[in-house]
Parts: sequence; structure tokens; C-alpha cells
Amino acid sequence: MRIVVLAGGIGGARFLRGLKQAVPDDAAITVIGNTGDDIHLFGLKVCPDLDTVMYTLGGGINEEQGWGRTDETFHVKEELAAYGVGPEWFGLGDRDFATHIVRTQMLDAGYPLSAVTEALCERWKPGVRLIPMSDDRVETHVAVTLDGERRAVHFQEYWVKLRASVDAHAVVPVGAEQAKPAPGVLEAIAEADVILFPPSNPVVSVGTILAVPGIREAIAEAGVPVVGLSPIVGDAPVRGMADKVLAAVGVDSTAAAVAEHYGSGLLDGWLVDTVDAGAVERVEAAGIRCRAVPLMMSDLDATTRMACEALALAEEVR
Ligand code: GDP
Ligand code: FO1
Ligand code: CA
Repeated sequence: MRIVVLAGGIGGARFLRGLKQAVPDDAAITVIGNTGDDIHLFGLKVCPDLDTVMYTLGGGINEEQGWGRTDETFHVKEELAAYGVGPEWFGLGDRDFATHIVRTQMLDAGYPLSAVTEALCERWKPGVRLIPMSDDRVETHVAVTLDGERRAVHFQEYWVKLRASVDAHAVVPVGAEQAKPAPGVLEAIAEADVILFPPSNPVVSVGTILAVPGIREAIAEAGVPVVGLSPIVGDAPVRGMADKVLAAVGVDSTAAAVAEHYGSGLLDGWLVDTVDAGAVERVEAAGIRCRAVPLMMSDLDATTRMACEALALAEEVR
């Protein structure tokens, strides 16, 4: 079985742990990772969502935080701060720095991000094939009003520095229109037996991947079941501020509204949490097969059951 998963950071990575448990050993999982969150800091290229998937599946993640390295220290950040060099609001740890140094060195030597990611994964052995959505630079910017002035900020500034405390007028994946899918992305989609949208952010994770020309079309034309899991439970994100970026694209923070946002042109099946069982009818009326099952990734067993439900729904709509 060949499975393709479009993943952001924490929601994607944690779901993948369950999916790996749910499938036979000979199943091949290809993860298409979001790179719209990527940021250049101190001359280094940081890829938060790729790293979150790589560290989570490779056993290096800080479990409580959900991003960054386990057993981390922040000496480099403190030394930079002593020179007055920021940003102070972004917590890059010493162990994590090494990843960004290796990545940036390889990029500077001319390797594309997809090859660099493959090289980094040789150390972490995530047990999936992790491919960035594109080798081209795509950077999500958020239009906000700050001190009465309308301006665009980098997604990380909106998310981490501002904690999404102001409304987002628009979310723009800058560079996406000109970006090409990375080598292997369209091939993996075309050869997939099933395509899954984990409970990742529908706007700034899955939405950004779908904004790379060719990816949405390839999924719609793959002719295999496409099944998603709602990151919205009980009309709110389980974690984070997805409601703020959903509002920016005119989508309510409900499991049903997110399914309709993806639409029946893309989705064949949608899982909502049992607390949202009332949404099933509305999603099915939109032409998407829907089931209500527990969707809280509280531990590996619960997450594995979610992955099994997603695969079962895929068989139902095949
Ligand atoms: P990010 O890049 O780190 O923000 O991670 P993703 O985009 O992959 O996933 C973020 C989404 O995961 C958030 O909108 C959360 O609501 C969702 N999420 C986190 N934990 C859970 C969970 O246990 N169950 C469900 N259904 N969604 C979750
Ligand atoms: N998220 C935070 O909320 N605060 C941080 O200081 C922070 C640092 C950071 C460093 C490396 C990395 O790979 C991820 C990091 N994240 C941090 C998470 C990251 O910003 C995520 O992209 C967003 O939280 C949402 O996708
Ligand atoms: Ca992210």
C-alpha cells in the first residue's frame, strides 16, 4: 500500500506516528511537507514543519512542546542576545541550530531542499519518505493592522511573536504561484493508493501545500480515495490558533466548514470527532462521506485508531 500524507508540523507529525503503527511493515508512506513556515534567521534556513515531522518520527522531538529538540539548551541564543542580535521571540536551541547549519551549508553548496531533507533524514530515519512540497522558496505572510497601519508580517512573526493576537486580514503564500512541486511529489501522488490530510492546519499547512501549482490538480485527478481528519474539535482548534487563519479565508472554525472548504472536488471522506457528530449530515450533504470517531491524539493507541478509521473510510469510498 502506498500512502501520501500532506503534513504541517505537530498535527501532521503526531498523526504520522499513529499511521506508521496502523499499516503493515511493507506500506510506503510519503509525506509532502509544508515549507511555507520556513524562515531565514542568522543566515540560516529554518524549516519548522519539516523538522517537526523528522524529529517526531525520528525520536528527537521535545514531546511537551511538540517542536524543537528534546534535551535542548539555549546557549547560542543567549550569546546572540548578549550581542543584541535577535529575534528574541524565536526559540532556536543549540541542538536544533546544528540541523539548520547543516541544511544551510548543503543549500549553499547547491543541493535542492528535497535532497538536503533526504540527507538529514539519513540520520533521523523517520520511517517515511519526507519530501518538501517544493524546492522553491515559498513564504507565508499574514496581512495585519498594527498600530493603525496595515502591513504584512512573516507567518512566524504572526504566530510566535504576536500569538495571532490580532486579526489576520489575509494569508498569502508568497512565491507559491511560481513554485514547482519538488521532485517526487507529483509522482508519489500519481502512484498513491490513498491520500490523507492529517489534522493539520487547513490554511497555513495543507492549504499552503495545495497552493503549489499542480499539487491540488494531481490529487483531484489521482482517482484514489482522499480522506481528511478534522483539526477542529468542538468548534475550536485542538491546539494553536487555526481559528484566526480560518477566519482570514472566510471559513468558520467548525469541522463541517473545514470539510466544505476543501470541498468534494478534493475530499472523498472526512472524519470529525464524536463531539461533532451533529456535523456528519452537513458534510455528507456536501458530497463528502463522513464519520464521527474519537479524534484526540492523546496517546499512540488513540492516534493509531484514528489512522485505522481514516484507512477504513478510504476503503468505504474507494
Ligand atoms: P503546526 O504546523 O505545528 O501548526 O501543525 P499542523 O498544521 O500539522 O497541525 C496543527 C493543527 O493540529 C491544529 O489546528 C490543531 O487543532 C490540530 N491538532 C493538534 N492536536 C490534535 C489532536 O489531538 N486531534 C485533532 N483532531 N487535531 C489536533
Ligand atoms: N513555536 C513557538 O511557539 N515558539 C518558538 O519559539 C518556536 C521556535 C521554533 C524553533 C524551531 C522550530 O522548528 C519550530 C519552532 N516553533 C516555535 C514552532 C514553529 O514556529 C511552528 O511552525 C508554528 O508553531 C506553527 O506551525
Ligand atoms: Ca506549521
